[in-house]
Amino acid sequence: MKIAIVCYPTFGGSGVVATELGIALAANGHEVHFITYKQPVKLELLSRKIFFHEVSVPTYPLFHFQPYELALSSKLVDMVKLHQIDVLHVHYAIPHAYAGYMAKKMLEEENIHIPMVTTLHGTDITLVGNHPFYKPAVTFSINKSDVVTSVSTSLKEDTLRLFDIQKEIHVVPNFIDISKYHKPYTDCQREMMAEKEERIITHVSNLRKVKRVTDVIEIFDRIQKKIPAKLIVVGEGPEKEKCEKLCRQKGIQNKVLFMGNSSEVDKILCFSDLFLLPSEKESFGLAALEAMASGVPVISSNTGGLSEVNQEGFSGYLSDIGNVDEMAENALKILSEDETLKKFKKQAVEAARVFDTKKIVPLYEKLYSQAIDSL
Ligand code: GMT
Repeated sequence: MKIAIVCYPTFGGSGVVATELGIALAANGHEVHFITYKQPVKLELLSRKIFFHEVSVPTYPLFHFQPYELALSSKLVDMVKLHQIDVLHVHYAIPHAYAGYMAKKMLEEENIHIPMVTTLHGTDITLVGNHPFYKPAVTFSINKSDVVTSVSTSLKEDTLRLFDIQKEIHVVPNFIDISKYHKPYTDCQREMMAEKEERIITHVSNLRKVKRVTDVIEIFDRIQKKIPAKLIVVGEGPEKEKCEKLCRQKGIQNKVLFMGNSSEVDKILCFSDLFLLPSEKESFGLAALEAMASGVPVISSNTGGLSEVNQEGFSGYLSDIGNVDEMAENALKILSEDETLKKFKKQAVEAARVFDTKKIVPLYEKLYSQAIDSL
């Protein structure tokens, strides 16, 4: 098949999933065309089967807001015609599903029919999409998609609760290439980060309010009072300064390392002993899955799709949002004894195997074929 993928090209989970999906589809022999405003960060290798088409939006002084949706839908029309694309897969409803639908309609004028698959990722539904300013357009574009998927059952339920949706929503969970993550690094360079006796605790996110990064600091503070430990925070975002300040207030600034954005998260996870994800909302929690696939147990909140990913008492523990005392207690249960930690590390990889690329990508392939056949 020839598949066009529209996504955000940034470090965000939806862009990462879309990029990994494109890479996996190309490996399965499909031709994949990424159409977005910048080459996706995780798309290092373009190949005979992977193409990138940039959407440029020329700035014009009359426009207070530059019309990206218009440029995207025009680019989609051109690329579908030029490369004879069979199916359009848009990740993140806003504004991709809307632009995709416009492209579909323009193509129909020329008697070209192409199905559109829309994947809902989370904030496009629970945060941004639910805003009254966007809701009618988001509802419309979901209902006009030929196939709708969501990354967890929880997100499907949220979508049906918050929007008036007439379409069936297929749950296709996010996935991970276990073989890529769970490689036994011979040299993790752990000693660069911490002393031998210290446990390494990690948090990776876009450091937005919804991630409750201050809870990460609170949990770590309680842990480091009981056992020697270091915290590594990966990512950039609006909560960073507040968290740095909180660390100074608590006098733990020398034990916390803010690393900024990194394209080497796998290397950081390689020497991590525990992953913290106490989010307010999380449709899936790809970062938790990445940690588990690297053999890192997870302490998380029990919000959204996290309980579909993190298995209580097996790959880690889940607590109510904001219950930092319980999260710290559970962390210590895992970290205090070497044997227990070893057991949880092994179990984390086992739990991640459910979401291996090889199991999930065929679900998308099947939906594409059905959508093409039903035209
Ligand atoms: O919040 C993020 O981490 C970014 C956000 C995005 O838009 O990319 O992530 C959402 O999609 C990810 C991939 O499907 C999910 O793993 C995240 O749970 C989801 N974030 C939220 O629901 C808050």
